[in-house]
Order: sequence, then structure tokens, then C-alpha cells
Amino acid sequence: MSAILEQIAKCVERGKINAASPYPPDMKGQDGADELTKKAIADKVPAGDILSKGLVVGMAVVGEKFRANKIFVPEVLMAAKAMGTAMAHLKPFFESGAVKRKGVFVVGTVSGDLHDIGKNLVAMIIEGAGYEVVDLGVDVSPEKFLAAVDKNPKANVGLSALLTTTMVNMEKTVKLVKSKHPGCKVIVGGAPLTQEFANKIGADAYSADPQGAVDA
Ligand code: B1M
Repeated sequence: MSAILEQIAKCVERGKINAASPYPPDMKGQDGADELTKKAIADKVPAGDILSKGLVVGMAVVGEKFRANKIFVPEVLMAAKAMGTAMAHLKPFFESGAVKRKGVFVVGTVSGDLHDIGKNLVAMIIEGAGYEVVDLGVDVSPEKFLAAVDKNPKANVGLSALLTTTMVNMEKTVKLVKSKHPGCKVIVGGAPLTQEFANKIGADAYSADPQGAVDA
């Protein structure tokens, strides 16, 4: 059983989607996350193990390598695609409740800000860590964040901002969400942010990269 889970982890780490995918070149012709996940399910490997001991393990390596500048955005996107392909086969197990996620993570880029590349990477790596992600997109108002937490009261929240003019909008969101959900943890990130700024606006954590958001 562990051999196939190791193979699945490797496929996510390397961005190997399926046998037809020519990427990465050194795995050309080999089965990818798609075929291996189907095979594992057919072999009665528990879906929870496929997630936690296969997919999540592979994505954790991706997060660490990205943090260390050993891989870059395109490799993370390929890894996320491989993971997404496998997750589609696990969907029925999530829906039936046979597999539980670690929790819900609501994420979005704050009001006035349209930058979403970094936020999307954070969403992918958090999902890869075993969380259900509710991605609210860009230009998300404090009220929309609050509505998402109202729907998912145990969720943690991630706010992204890329502009010095929009990072200031984070404070209102942190305050509004926490006024109604004091236990909700809010993580903030984005190029212009600092730990000092996060402290000042009352966020629970700051991360400079997606893996830091997972760690937090
Ligand atoms: Co804009 N832009 N942009 N832009 N843009 C910047 C951010 C800028 C630094 C460029 C510059 O002037 N040198 C500058 C901001 C200056 C400032 O405020 N200090 C800027 C500006 C000024 C603008 C406009 C105002 C330009 C204009 O119209 N005059 C305008 C604003 C529009 C708006 O948002 N209202 C604008 C527009 C755009 C585009 C639409 C053209 C495009 C965005 C496309 C898109 O996102 N779909 C764009 C882009 C691409 C950039 C740059 C070139 C790249 C940003 C990016 O995607 N980086 C950027 C300059 C630069 O960074 N070189 C720039 C790659 C991405 C992987 O990194 O987003 O930092 P990043 O995310 C990282 C971390 O920050 C962290 O993890 C990610 C992965 O490592 N992270 C988190 C992010 N969120 C996190 C959340 C977490 C944890 C970690 O927890 C929740």
C-alpha cells in the first residue's frame, strides 16, 4: 500500500498529471496522479490515506521547495493540477463524509485589489495540506469575508494584498470577522506586508509565503 502512496506523492511533487502528459520529461509515459489514484481506490486503499499519506505529502514538499526557491510558479501550478486531478476521484468520499478534511480555509484578496496569483498559490498549497478551501476571489469586501465565515463558523481566514493602498483594508476585515467570530484565526500575507503590520491590525499570523500559511 505504501508504495502506491509514495508514487502518488511523487506525482504531485513533480506535477505528473496522467500517463498522457509529457511533463515532466523524465516521467514521460509513466502513470500519473490520475491513474495511480484510480488504481489505489480500486485496490481499496482508504481514501483518507490517499489524501493524507499521498497527496498531502507530495504537496508539502512542493510548499517547502517553493519557499526555498528550488521551484517556481509554473512547477507549483503543475503540482496543483496533478493534485486536482486526483482530488476529483476522491470527491465522492468527501461528499459521503468518509474522508474528513482538516478544516475550512476562507481566502481572498482584499477590497480594491485585483492581484490573485499569489493568493491562488496560497489556496492551492493550503488545499494540498488537506483543508477545504473557499476561495472568494479578488476585491473581496469585509462583509463578504464575514458572510463566508458565518456559513463556515469553524473556518480560518486568509487575506492577501499586493498594494500598499489596499493592505490598509485588511484591518477592517480582521476587526469585522473577529467581532462576530472571536475564535476565528486570520492569517495575512502579500508582498508589501510585514509581521509588524500584521500585529498592528490584530491579525493572528503573517506569512511571507504559502507554506508559512500552512504552518500557521
Ligand atoms: Co500590479 N502592482 N498593479 N498588477 N503587479 C505590483 C504589486 C507592483 C509592486 C508593481 C510595481 O509597481 N513595481 C505595484 C504595487 C506598488 C505598491 O503598492 N507598493 C503594482 C501596481 C501599482 C498595480 C496597479 C495599481 C497598476 C496600475 O494600474 N497603475 C494595478 C492595481 C490593480 C488593482 O489591484 N486594483 C495593478 C495591476 C496588475 C495586473 C492586473 C496587471 C497584474 C495582476 C494580475 C493578477 O494577479 N491576476 C499585476 C501584476 C502581475 C503585478 C506584479 C508584476 C506581480 C505580482 C505577482 O503576481 N507576483 C507586481 C510586481 C512584482 O511583484 N514584481 C505588481 C507573483 C506572486 C507569486 O507573488 O503576489 O507576492 P505575490 O504572492 C506571494 C507572497 O506575497 C505570498 O505568497 C505568494 C507566493 O509566494 N502571499 C501570501 C500572497 N498572499 C498571501 C497570503 C497569505 C500568505 C502568503 O496568507 C493568507
